[in-house]
Amino acid sequence: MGQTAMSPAEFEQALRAKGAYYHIHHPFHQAMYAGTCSREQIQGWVANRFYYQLNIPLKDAAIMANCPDRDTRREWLQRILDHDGKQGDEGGIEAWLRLGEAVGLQREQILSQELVLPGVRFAVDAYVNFARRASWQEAASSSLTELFAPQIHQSRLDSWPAHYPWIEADGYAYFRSRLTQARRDVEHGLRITLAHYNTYAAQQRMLEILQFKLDVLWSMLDAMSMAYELNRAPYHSVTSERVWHRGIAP
Ligand code: AHQ
Repeated sequence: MGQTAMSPAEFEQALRAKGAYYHIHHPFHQAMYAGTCSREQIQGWVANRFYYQLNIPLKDAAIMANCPDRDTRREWLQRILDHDGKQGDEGGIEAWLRLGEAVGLQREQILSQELVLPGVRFAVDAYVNFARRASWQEAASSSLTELFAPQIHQSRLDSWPAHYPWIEADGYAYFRSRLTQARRDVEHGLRITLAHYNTYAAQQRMLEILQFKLDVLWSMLDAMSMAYELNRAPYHSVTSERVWHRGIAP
């Protein structure tokens, strides 16, 4: 006999317990927070995370393309506007480029994706491809790592200005924008999730989906640790050049 489903409150508690594996606990993030990162490590993080930001609207558009429910699409659409911007509000992708300039990178270099490490690209592409082929409810649920996101954005706002005075202050606008946007995203994502998974087996599958997304975030920082802390970027043993691919999307 299958186990009985968790109540919505129990299920939400189980989701929040996954925060133990959130990338706020990753040593690379801990170093950024502690102020021990070099300029190059911060720049590497910003340039690599740009690839994640760039793909969020594609991920969200994939969810909308799979979602036949008009009310859900009307609400989910806001996520695309948050990143792509609209008349009068340049949006999160532009704000991330501003963060890039604030840490001393050139826009063109960020946009070229030449600094995006293969491991970061693979993790992000796995997230986007999951969203394309999963049901819209499962893909929507996978955004719930944002349950833990306000804290991580706040931690940067609390610690970086003191530790990294060389970062221009207007670069922090993106983190500030996510404090409210992430909370609004979570309210919608949680509503969808708590309503959709109503058997024990389905709830266990959703916890696995959330762990997949936590793995995406953790693996991105693992790739950056190899390259920027251990000086073992891909092919470091055969060349000091950046020879890895820059994206083969048709
Ligand atoms: O800046 C982030 C963002 O726009 C999003 C969208 C959301 C999703 O749809 O999966 N997740 C997410 C996240 C953002 N920033 C990350 C960070 O550490 O700065 C956290 C990340 C997340 O928790 O999934």
